[in-house]
Amino acid sequence: MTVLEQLTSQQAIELENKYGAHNYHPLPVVLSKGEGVYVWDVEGKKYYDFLSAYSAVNQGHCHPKIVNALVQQAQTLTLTSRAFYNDMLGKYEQFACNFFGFDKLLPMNTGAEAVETALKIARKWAYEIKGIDENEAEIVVCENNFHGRTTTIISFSNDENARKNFGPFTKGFVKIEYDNIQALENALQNNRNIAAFLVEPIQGEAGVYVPSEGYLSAAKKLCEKYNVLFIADEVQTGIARTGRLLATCGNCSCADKNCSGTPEVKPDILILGKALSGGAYPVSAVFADNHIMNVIKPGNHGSTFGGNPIAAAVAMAALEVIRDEHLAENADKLGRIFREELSAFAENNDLVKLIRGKGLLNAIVINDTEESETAWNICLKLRDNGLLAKPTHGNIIRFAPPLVMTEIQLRECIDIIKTTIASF
Ligand code: IF1
Repeated sequence: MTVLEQLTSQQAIELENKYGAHNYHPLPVVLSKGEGVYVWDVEGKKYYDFLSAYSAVNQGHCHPKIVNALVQQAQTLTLTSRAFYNDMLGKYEQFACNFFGFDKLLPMNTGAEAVETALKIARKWAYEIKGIDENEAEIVVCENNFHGRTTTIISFSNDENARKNFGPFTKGFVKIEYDNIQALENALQNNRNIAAFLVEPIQGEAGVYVPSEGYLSAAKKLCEKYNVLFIADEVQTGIARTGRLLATCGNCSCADKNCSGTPEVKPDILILGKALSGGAYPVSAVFADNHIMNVIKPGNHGSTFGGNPIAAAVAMAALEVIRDEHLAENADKLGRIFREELSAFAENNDLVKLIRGKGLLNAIVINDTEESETAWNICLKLRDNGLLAKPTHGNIIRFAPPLVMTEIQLRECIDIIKTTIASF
């Protein structure tokens, strides 16, 4: 079979099963085209995308401005490595640092790489600036976290599926309960070896857990009190997904003048990925001010593709789309409608326990056990009804459409979701 021959869905699934590692259990649908809030399968059926590639496609599938930036740069200069300068990286670094209000960024490719980079910067800062004894640094993390799949990152995961039989594990992490300020104070006050606190502003994979109002700012204040770096992993919550440019939204002078949120905290270290490229290319970045980032000297850290010209061009276009199309504001407005409508529906439906989320990162909790197949079966039915979503657990379905959705499209999707759930 030549690669140009159009596969049927079944053929495509069989090929993946035969030649691909089984590290995912995808919903049985085979996509071949994406545009804005829509995707099409190989048989030509059209769907609303309510996963957005785990919040990487906030700007909508194949956004013309982002694709154009990708194509133009790909025809000019794709990769130089950092052994030499290139004419795109400095421009992008200046643009993105001003966009988010930081002195510097360190460019990487995937979210996990950026998380690893942030951990290394925090440790180096701890030894060279805070004065912790070498190899004694510890980093506080939260139960039920998700920060990626590298061996160090899964070392501090409590998801057995993500860590079992991948040991031995990296030391130097202290786990505390999420959204519990006292637990954080207890971890910081008795231990002078703490370098940093790494936290997701909303725990995505755990099931879209939105912490109590003021948790993040109280955590930041505790970090200041104990001279510990506050690291925000905004790989999934960042780039307007939660109705603000950043879920921590520490910088109200951000480019999105229409930012609908009120600034809460500015992280010492900010981690971005996913929608930093609008899903067109792997782009991630770690932001920090000079007193932290300047611990990194030539030869300390690197990556073949980190900061390549295509990544630079695509990321600038992706951020301009967020700003110019006021996607934070749109996510905030549509998210409120989504939660309002589905909360009202939940009151009269035994199957839906609750709706939670912020902006267009939402989840419904199904009235069943975590081990049940109910959420999966609802997602299969949603697929048949033209909407794609995926469970994060047996009883939780995440709903995260591209932020370019219109209110009319959203209301149509709400009807699909209500009708589908009511049919169970
Ligand atoms: C999978 C979801 C999971 C992330 C946060 C870092 C990373 C992620 C907060 C790593 C990645 C992806 C990975 C993907 C499923 C998806 C995900 F929450 F977004 F749905 F797993 F929790 N920090 N999240 O969410 O970024 O290296 O993937 O670019 O691994 O199954 P990455």
